[in-house]
Amino acid sequence: MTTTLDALKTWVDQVEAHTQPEAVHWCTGSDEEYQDLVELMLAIGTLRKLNKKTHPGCYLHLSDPGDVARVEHLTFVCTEHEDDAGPNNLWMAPAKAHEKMDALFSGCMQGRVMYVIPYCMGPIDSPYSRCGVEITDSPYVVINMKLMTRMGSKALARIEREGTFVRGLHSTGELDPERRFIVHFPDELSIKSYGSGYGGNALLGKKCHALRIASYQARQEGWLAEHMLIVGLESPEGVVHYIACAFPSACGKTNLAMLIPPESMKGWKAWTLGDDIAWLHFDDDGKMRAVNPESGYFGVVPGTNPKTNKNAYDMIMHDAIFTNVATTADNQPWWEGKGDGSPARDWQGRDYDEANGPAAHPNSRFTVAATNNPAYTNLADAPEGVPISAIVFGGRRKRVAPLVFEAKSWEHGVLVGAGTASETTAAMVGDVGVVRRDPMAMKPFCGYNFADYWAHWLSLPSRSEHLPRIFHVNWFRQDDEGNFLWPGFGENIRVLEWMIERCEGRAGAHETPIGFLPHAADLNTNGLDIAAGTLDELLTVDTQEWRDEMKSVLEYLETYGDRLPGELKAQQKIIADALDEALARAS
Ligand code: GTP
Ligand code: SPV
Ligand code: MN
Repeated sequence: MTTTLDALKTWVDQVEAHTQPEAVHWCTGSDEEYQDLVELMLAIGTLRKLNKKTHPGCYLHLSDPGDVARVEHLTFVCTEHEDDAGPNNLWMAPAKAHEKMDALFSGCMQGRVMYVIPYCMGPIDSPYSRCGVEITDSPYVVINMKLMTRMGSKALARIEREGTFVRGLHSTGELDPERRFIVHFPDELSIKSYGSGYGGNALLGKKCHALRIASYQARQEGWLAEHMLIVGLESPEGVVHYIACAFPSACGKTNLAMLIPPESMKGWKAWTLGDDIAWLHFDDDGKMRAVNPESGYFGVVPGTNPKTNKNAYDMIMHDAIFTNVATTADNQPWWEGKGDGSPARDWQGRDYDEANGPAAHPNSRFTVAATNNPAYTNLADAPEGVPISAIVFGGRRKRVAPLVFEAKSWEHGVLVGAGTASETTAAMVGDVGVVRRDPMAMKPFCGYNFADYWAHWLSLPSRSEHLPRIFHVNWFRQDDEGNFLWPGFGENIRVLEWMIERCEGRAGAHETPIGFLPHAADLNTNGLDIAAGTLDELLTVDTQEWRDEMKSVLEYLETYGDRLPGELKAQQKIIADALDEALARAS
């Protein structure tokens, strides 16, 4: 196979000449191709079959122990001017970056097969979708891309029709962290990634294309590419509201996207559109509409059990790839928080020994096609996407941030998103549990200067008269003993129900300096086992604590210098002044 598109053919030929693979394979995306690659990986030992009876079609991949997460310190955005990448990104001059990467890629595929993967991010027939081609020497990448994206012949046909595509070049290289770089050239619509086989570093359609490159394009074209789940909530009356939520990595997107309403909320249903990325466009009426560029999930395994996320637990019982989990004596996958069984071998294939730490890596992942999810919406392939009623920002905060609040305006909502902070997780290499600003959950993924990104968000009222309402949530508040105050998971729907009622103009709330909060009585707590005092605590804002928070937000925003939109500082001042007044009144 090859292509009728000269630009693609020329690029593939150039890469072949440069990397010198043994053979070139154009991926069709067929099930047979997937199975052939699985057999190949089983034969060379990079994939192992899991228990066929309990987990049919499931495989385990144990990665290099030094290659288990995204590497933000090795990820670069290469714009002509450093300022365009912003303080939020590492920058390298494009010419220098090409030189560095080309040296790494030179001859790197000798003895390997080079796979050419045409893919389409978004419904294959949607005007909102964008295509790319990933060239890789990793069969693991190919089978993951098959589950995660619309890849193969149909995507190639669209690329040949349109003539444009994002170029992603990837090699696992030697998996040497000293020779590992993930580099983006937004002006050229191209990506070069070397030295890692891990998800976000290697499945280039995901974070590299659908967020870093797409966010850059989205600003030029007037839309948004966001690190957001998309979930549809159907009320007992049959009305569906779609909500898009931006939470940082490993902070609850997959879980909320697949939530199962508790028994006591009879008649409510939840439909998943996406669990990680949303592309938000405006239709002719100015309504914000979302498509999910992906068609599969690359989700955090630990903590997944029938109580926290039954849909996910069920969908990974068959036809799933597990990366870096442990196994039981009878070869079932095992992880911390699974709720049954016990580990015999750990994520490095060793006999399990408590002394070596967790049996499954904290960032172990599952890959499955979205069609495995019992709650997958039948609108996933709708070219026009779904209308968005509310946008939600959130983070993982032991203290400070209340369970939920609503922004007072779009502009205030942009400040809320820009000021969001969260404790770091195992999804990236580095310390875990350190609070950092993660604006709109896009700190690792925005392909350009955050100051320009906020200006883009602030410009949206000129495109639409009915933008969604903006909220902020925190499922992770803890007591002094380190217990979560809020039960979370399926119970989170109670907070979403309040949001929906706010959108419909029905729910009560009281105005505070930081935004609108529900009274405990405004939340549906029917059948919820929570002490009244706990709920009050969750809905309390400590004025002094939040005043300190706003000071720290201002300090953060000021690191963006002259490029920072004045409106954001004005919004910060409104909140800070209101808090000062409240403090003065109290003293
Ligand atoms: P990425 O795939 O890295 O973008 O992560 P994500 O945002 O999809 O996070 P995910 O839903 O996989 O959750 C990460 C971890 O948070 C898991 O261990 C979950 O069990 C836990 N978690 C998710 N939702 C909740 C919640 O409502 N409450 C509590 N306490 N934990 C949660
Ligand atoms: C994340 O880290 O936000 C993920 C996993 O969703 S990765 O694909 O590695 O980006
Ligand atoms: Mn993510």
